[in-house]
Amino acid sequence: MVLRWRNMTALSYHTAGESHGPAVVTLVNGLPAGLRLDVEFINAELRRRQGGYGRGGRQKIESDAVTFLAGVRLGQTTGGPLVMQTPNRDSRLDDLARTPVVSRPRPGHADLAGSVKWLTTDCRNALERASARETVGRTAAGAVARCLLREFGITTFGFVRGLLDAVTDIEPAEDQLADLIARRDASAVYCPDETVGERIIASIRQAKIDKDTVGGLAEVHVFGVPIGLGSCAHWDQKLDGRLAGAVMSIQAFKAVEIGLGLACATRPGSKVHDPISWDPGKKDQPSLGFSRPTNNAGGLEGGMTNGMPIVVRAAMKPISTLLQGMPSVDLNTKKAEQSTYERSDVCALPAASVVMENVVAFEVARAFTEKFAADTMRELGASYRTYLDMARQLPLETPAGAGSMEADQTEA
Ligand code: EPS
Repeated sequence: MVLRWRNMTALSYHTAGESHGPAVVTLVNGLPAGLRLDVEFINAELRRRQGGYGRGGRQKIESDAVTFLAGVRLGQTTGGPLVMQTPNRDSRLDDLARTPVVSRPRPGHADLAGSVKWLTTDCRNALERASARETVGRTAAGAVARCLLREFGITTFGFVRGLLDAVTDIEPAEDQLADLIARRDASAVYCPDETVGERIIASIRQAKIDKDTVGGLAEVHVFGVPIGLGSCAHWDQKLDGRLAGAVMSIQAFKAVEIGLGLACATRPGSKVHDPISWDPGKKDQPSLGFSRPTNNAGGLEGGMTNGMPIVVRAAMKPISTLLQGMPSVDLNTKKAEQSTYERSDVCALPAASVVMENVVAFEVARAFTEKFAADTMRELGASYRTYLDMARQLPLETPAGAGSMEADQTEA
């Protein structure tokens, strides 16, 4: 008797590239073979990330699109590492005249901490890598993950909820998804509420006049998620923690909420927890018929999906490159100086909502492929269907021997 252990590579990704280097590169590991990659969709997400009212001059130069360098054959994943590359048209990293040394760090950017960390008074290396240009790579990885998720009916919706005092109270629902997407995509600031969108545009315009910048709130909903992704067994497998970490790591994000989020602290339990009922008419849905009148938990309980939509909201701080500058210090002389101005955006919140949607999708796909671990899309689908079938039959009768070591062993 020989034990056969699964030896799967977990779904993960890394990016490489500087803002003004030759390219942004993404390496995605752990994708099952046979996933059809919708390159038009991936590139459409990259284009959406480039847009949004408030962007600076850089996006007029770039025209982002991926080239697959590895892991794809005839439009499908091979099971090997996937590598995607997006060129930077504004590539000038070694041109000191156009890309000079920066010694007056911008408060809020990675300039000060990064230069000291790497023992230099030139902030350039840190700022180039810390730049949100890197989110091209994250968006591409997330869009690939969405190609996988949609095979299982899992869809995402990311949008701008608000900025300063202009905040929409819309509550996205799955059956309105097509309309919501149309309204969001018709908005210059990716806000499906037209009136609030106009107020957001006015605030960004005013910030530009004031030589200032603005941040705001972005939100992502994930629909069609089965119960049981993530785990309460280990802290680092809790999906809420992973989502929070992934979203918080997006450039300029300073707070993440799931469901009711911070407001949980202001209500008693009876006004926070979502009552559970069972609706036989919905038992064929991924929620298995479990129904909740509210979704204050944001689709996550005990670090696991509970069949309700996942709802993640996050706050982006204002861009740290201000035309008016900010009080700073020259790292060489230690004298007080205004921070260096580099061409930048006044507001990148719409773009950040696209990044967030894709970052969230990647974490959901990671949890999905962990639960239904498989080398191929066929096996992933079979594993998913088996799980749903079993869960629908609960309570299961325990067959003799099930759960014993023998059941997990295979003869060589
Ligand atoms: C960024 C500064 C700007 C932004 C950039 C993020 O770049 P540049 O200095 O070339 O004008 O445009 O974002 C992007 C390039 C992008 O594609 O999102 C920064 O300092 O973080």
